Amino acid sequence: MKTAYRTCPLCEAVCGLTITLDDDGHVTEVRGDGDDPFSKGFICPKGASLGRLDEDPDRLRAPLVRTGDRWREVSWQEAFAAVEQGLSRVPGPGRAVYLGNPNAHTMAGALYGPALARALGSRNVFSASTADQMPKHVSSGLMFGDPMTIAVPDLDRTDYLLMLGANPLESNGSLCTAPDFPGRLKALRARGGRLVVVDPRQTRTAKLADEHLFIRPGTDAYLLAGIAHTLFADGLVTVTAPVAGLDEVERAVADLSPLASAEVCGVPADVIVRLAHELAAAPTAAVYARIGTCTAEFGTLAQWLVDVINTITGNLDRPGGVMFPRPATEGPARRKPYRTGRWHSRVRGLPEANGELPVATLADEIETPGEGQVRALITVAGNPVLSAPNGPRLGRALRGLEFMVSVDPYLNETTRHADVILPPPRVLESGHYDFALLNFAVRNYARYSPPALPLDGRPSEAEILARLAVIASGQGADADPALIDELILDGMLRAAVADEGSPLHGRDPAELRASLEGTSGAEVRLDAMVRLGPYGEWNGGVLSLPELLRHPNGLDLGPLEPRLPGVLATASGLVELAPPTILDDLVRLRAGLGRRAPEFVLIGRRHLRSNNSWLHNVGPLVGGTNRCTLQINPADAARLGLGDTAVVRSAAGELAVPVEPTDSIMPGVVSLPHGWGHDGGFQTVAGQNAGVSVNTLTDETVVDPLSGNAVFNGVPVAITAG
Ligand SMILES: Nc1nc2c(c(=O)[nH]1)N[C@H]1C(S)=C(S)[C@@H](COP(=O)(O)OP(=O)(O)OC[C@H]3O[C@@H](n4cnc5c(=O)[nH]c(N)nc54)[C@H](O)[C@@H]3O)O[C@H]1N2
Ligand SMILES: Nc1nc2c(c(=O)[nH]1)N[C@H]1C(S)=C(S)[C@@H](COP(=O)(O)OP(=O)(O)OC[C@H]3O[C@@H](n4cnc5c(=O)[nH]c(N)nc54)[C@H](O)[C@@H]3O)O[C@H]1N2
Ligand code: SF4
Ligand SMILES: [Mo]
Repeated sequence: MKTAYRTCPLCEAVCGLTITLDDDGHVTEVRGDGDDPFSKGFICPKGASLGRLDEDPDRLRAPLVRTGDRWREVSWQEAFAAVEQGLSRVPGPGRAVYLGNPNAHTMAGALYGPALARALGSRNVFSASTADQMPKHVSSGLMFGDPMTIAVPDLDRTDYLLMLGANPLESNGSLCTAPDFPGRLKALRARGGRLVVVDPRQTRTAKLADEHLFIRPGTDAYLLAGIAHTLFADGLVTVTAPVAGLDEVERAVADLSPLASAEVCGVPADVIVRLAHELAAAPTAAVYARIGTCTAEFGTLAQWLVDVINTITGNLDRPGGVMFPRPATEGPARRKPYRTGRWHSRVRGLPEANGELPVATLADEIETPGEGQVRALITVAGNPVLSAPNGPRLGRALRGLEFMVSVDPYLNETTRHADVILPPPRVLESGHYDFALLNFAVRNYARYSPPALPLDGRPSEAEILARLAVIASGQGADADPALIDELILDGMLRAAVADEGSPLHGRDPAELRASLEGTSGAEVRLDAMVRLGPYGEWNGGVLSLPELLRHPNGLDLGPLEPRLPGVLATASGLVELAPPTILDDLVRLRAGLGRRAPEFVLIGRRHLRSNNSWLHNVGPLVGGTNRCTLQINPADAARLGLGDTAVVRSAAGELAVPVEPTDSIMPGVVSLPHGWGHDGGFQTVAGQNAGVSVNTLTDETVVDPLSGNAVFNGVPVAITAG
């Protein structure tokens, strides 16, 4: 018997788990880790099923190579040779990479994903970010200077939380890393605080709130503009942060009055005015908006308005407001001011953001002939055939590729099109550190989980990605992937010793390199990052890899602290409240003022026991209320004469779906969860609970223009009885 302490990698809440293993490495029990200072023993049904997932018999154990429809297990050496052969047929500009969501939850994704993207030799870098949070990066980049400088609600101290388009009772939170989010919301109410939820559905989170407001999907930017307008018009503006552009913002929202906004968003004007007054009057307040507001037509405008309101109510960067975490691996501040559109996609001319192109245009890039046509694709931890808008079209496009390689533990709707599949090892065979998610944590915190089980000669996911990067850069399948680590370490250490402000100034990089610890390239790089980071041993603090290893249950690094102006990386050194790119986009918002809403619009849905497309093969997590049904208001269902099945049509496609009438959804809105539609018979349990893919209906031709983000909420649909 053995006990392993590990961070759960399944969602953004980073809960600590205590896992019991028998002598053969089988998981016998998973509990919440009561000694974790952040999650304090919290666990959800997904975390509790981690053992089942990790030992799923349908998980791939060896690399697969495809010939026609036949799959063959091969050795790692043979698999990498096949990748080298395949990629060599398509030179750099014709290659693309798609990095899926779990890259935010693996060390490999954080440490080697960027190296792989750089090694491609092409600008065809795509990720799940443009089906998710890219609007937040763009607005934060333009306002604060760095797309990763994201203000998170100070959940544990706020007196008032206005939450839009998030359902943390199902999702456990996003861009707000907070284990036991539900408990933190209950604590907010218990200390006399107020929670207001804005959502077209009365979700479990909405039921917990003091107030729930229905909103027409896709129109949050109107509601938020109406609030900002009221703050200016009623003399409620308090600005404590160093800002530029306050007058421009006032002028920009002058014609977006509560009355005008109410007509589009459906929240009554007097309620919009009251929300503004409540936000201004609360001792501290935070506005927090997530996926429902990001994956929408005015995604970036909504994210911008969120931080405008936080700033002009005096809540930016103060305890109880929204704050900037200080993660243990924080690197030096970026030097160049942030901008988007440094290049554009070949076919649709969509602007780059964060060095990426929108996944909504990946199929265009594969299907459209000409110079730069994508003919080879690498996917890592992604299932875009189910997760991208108009997934079926993307699936057809993948069939036409000259070569595709996928790093994924499953044969699924996307990886079935690959020529080679490289499976990462089990979760318990991998080390874990949350490089990405701890940037957004509501407390400063660090925790490293070393591998709990040995790899016995198989490559770690870090080694798989490093080797792919080495192959893509033309160094051949036999070159040493550790070279990548040494190159990156050398760059970090050289920059540190050259920095006059660093305690390491003038030291010898080789001597520093020699003092780093770790049993893998990934561990050594983690050691370097935390030593150089704000709590690091090389920075007057105590943190290092050995120190992390001495605290397997995690280390509390204290509550969030004010970080302005130092955290800003804008050219002006100020919070840019009125970036011109964003103000220009208000033209679209104003143009929508008189617009008539479609009869029905579609939105998404998440369920606690699901996770995007890939937990449907774990028996205890499927079935029950976690089902792929079309939620519709009973009045709408009756008016349309719907029986058990409805046919839903959109500009992109058509689906027949089981109907679930419920009062919890507002009239004129229907909801389907994403990640279903498991065809191909690759996964036993998932195949028995296949469902349909909502992304048959979502339209890849519509994006949020500033971020290129896909639009999943507010999709116009027509509904008839099936
Ligand atoms: N159990 C579970 N947890 C997950 C995931 C999962 O699939 N399952 N996925 C993970 C991922 S990748 C992410 S990004 C996060 C997302 O985490 P959240 O942002 O909390 O996502 P959802 O639970 O989908 O909640 C979005 C809410 O927005 C509402 N909504 C839809 N359209 C609109 C709109 O136009 N305006 C407003 N105001 N609301 C709208 C929906 O009804 C829904 O209740 O969750 C993560 N956690
Ligand atoms: N209609 C609609 N569509 C949506 C959304 C929505 O709300 N509505 N949400 C969007 C959001 S927020 C997101 S983040 C995207 C997600 O989009 P994707 O990232 O493309 O899809 P996932 O379903 O998360 O697929 C994850 C893949 O990673 C694999 N995997 C799991 N763990 C690992 C690992 O450790 N290593 C490797 N290499 N692979 C692993 C799984 O087997 C699976 O194939 O979907 C988006 N799509
Ligand atoms: S809330 Fe998220 S991190 Fe915590 S146990 Fe559940 S899936 Fe894992
Ligand atoms: Mo996501």
